[in-house]
Amino acid sequence: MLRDQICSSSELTFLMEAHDGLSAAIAGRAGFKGLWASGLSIACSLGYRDASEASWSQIVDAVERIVDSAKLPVLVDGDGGFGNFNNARLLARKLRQRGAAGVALEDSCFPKINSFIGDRRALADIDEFSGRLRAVKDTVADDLILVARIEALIAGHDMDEAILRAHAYADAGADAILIHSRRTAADEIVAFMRAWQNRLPVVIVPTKYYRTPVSVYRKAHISTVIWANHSMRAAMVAMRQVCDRILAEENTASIEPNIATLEEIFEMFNYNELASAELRYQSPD
Ligand code: SPV
Ligand code: MG
Repeated sequence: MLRDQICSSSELTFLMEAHDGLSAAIAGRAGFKGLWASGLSIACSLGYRDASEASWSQIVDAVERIVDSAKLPVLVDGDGGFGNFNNARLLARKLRQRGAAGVALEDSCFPKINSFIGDRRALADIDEFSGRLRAVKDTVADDLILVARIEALIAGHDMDEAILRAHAYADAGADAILIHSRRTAADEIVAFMRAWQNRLPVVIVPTKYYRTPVSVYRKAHISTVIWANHSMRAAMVAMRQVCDRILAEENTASIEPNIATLEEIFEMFNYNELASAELRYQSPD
């Protein structure tokens, strides 16, 4: 269960990014126990920018494919909830219907933009965002784990602002805090952990400070690490390479050894089951 993974476990939890049914299945096969339905990666897979271009219903549809395919707990990147408290609680209700295990809501304003684009941005007012959290909590109670994501450090505010927000969001009913940083070292994260004193479990996204060893996170008592976009980025390189090669060589012989076989696809999605079901349901009496 995601709640146990994020809130109760003394082990460091890892959530792997997924953006569609295939990436979810691959992460599950690899052994990940939980997934992050990444806004950036889902947008990318749809050909959109991570700037609230994909609608909430497109996100919900993508989440359904992820949940269905991997059968693992999925923490969904809900951005800021796509508007005010009402949009946020609608999103949460729909995510629950589609089988998500949790939602992360960030204190950004609609339309949001990816945390790593540009420098300064306006944050949501603390009370207004706390209202979004309370509305989600009142709507889905404990059916979804609610992660409150703080963009204060991303937006150029200081640690006091981040801690102030963390306490407000805890008071509003968040189950965990996600503290985001754009620095290339984990110093801000470690400083946050020291000041926060683990009032609630903390989730991090080390996209920029990827050189930090996970032992640092264990020592700092971080609950959960999200590998937020790495399958998508790997897929981009692989797809680009294969397109370039086929275009140049007008032949696929040289790339065959380096791409998935059709058998792998059939195995991944259990085509055998279809054959046996046909025997059971389509055979003459
Ligand atoms: C995402 O994966 O969409 C995230 C994480 O929100 S980040 O892109 O690092 O902001
Ligand atoms: Mg996002």
